[in-house]
Amino acid sequence: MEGPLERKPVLHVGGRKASSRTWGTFYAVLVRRTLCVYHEHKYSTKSSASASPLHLTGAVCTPESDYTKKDNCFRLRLMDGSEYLFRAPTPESLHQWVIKLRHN
Ligand code: I3P
Repeated sequence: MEGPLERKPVLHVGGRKASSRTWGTFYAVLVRRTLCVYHEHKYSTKSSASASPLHLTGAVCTPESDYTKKDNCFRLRLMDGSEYLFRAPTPESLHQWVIKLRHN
């Protein structure tokens, strides 16, 4: 699965509060147990290289109910203690992302 997602870092590796918690717009590609998050629309050039890929083994993905500033958000907690909020463009894609990320 792939598609545009907004992302906000919440916690860094080890559970430290992320130093920059700004929302950014990305293009995400899920391949098996890895979510690659690209700065540009596609992954066709080296200039669109991903920030470090997110490894999903043991990750917990939940639709977000506490965060009310944006709609269609889900929270992703990784085994390494890092945590992100993601925002999908539609309720349908939110649903699809959560299902896919939970089955990884
Ligand atoms: C953050 C930025 C985010 C905001 C976050 C700020 O500042 O304004 O939009 O999150 O609030 O820290 P910076 O760009 O300097 O990192 P929200 O949009 O969710 O409010 P936070 O500290 O409550 O996470």
